[in-house]
Amino acid sequence: MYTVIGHPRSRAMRVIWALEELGQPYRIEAAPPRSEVARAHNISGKIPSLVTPEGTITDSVAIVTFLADRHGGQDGGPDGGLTHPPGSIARARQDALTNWIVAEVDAALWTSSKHSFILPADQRVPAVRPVAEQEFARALDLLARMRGDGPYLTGARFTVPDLLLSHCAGWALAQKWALPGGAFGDYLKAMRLRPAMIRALERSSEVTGTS
Ligand SMILES: N[C@@H](CCC(=O)N[C@@H](CS)C(=O)NCC(=O)O)C(=O)O
Repeated sequence: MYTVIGHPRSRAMRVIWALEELGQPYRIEAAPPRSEVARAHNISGKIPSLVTPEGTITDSVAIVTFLADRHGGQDGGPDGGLTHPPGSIARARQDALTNWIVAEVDAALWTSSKHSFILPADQRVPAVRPVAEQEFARALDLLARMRGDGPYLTGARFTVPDLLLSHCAGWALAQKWALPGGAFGDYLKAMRLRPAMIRALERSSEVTGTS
């Protein structure tokens, strides 16, 4: 049994979604960032962390990749494995996309969030936010081209970078940034409707009392 440390309205949702995709049992401890519970699992106070029987893992990307490697791959079903096999060229391309999303998409959102509500008010620079929004739009435009004929970023299989990008798209909508239309917009919308994502939202609302 895994324990997800982190309020679901955060990058913890990536972990909850991955656990649902992979059919793994888990509980959620909805700790806010920088709370005592968050710090007990990660000295930085950041969320999410994942408590496993073998020890605790921090960082949403590391956690989702661990879960995919341990429980996914070819055994994860025709559309459920979250990853190409480690050591394959397909996996190297998948990891390149993951890193690109972290560096370009997540970073733009995080920069904007820091200058909206994370940093102390006297350290925020509001002019940073529209620049971050432009960087986000440019990154999504490039990803649309990287996806090619799809249906997913690495081809036929829904993998870690799709999950991360979809989470980032929801985060962008929450801060009222525009998402692309057309086929790429349809792909982003369809991922939010995956049964595992719906279950992840239901489980999250059970612990937070919100819908
Ligand atoms: N790269 C980390 C980032 C974690 C992170 O910054 N989480 C936010 C919540 S989504 C947080 O805990 N922020 C509090 C802080 O930065 O002090 C990950 O993907 O898990």
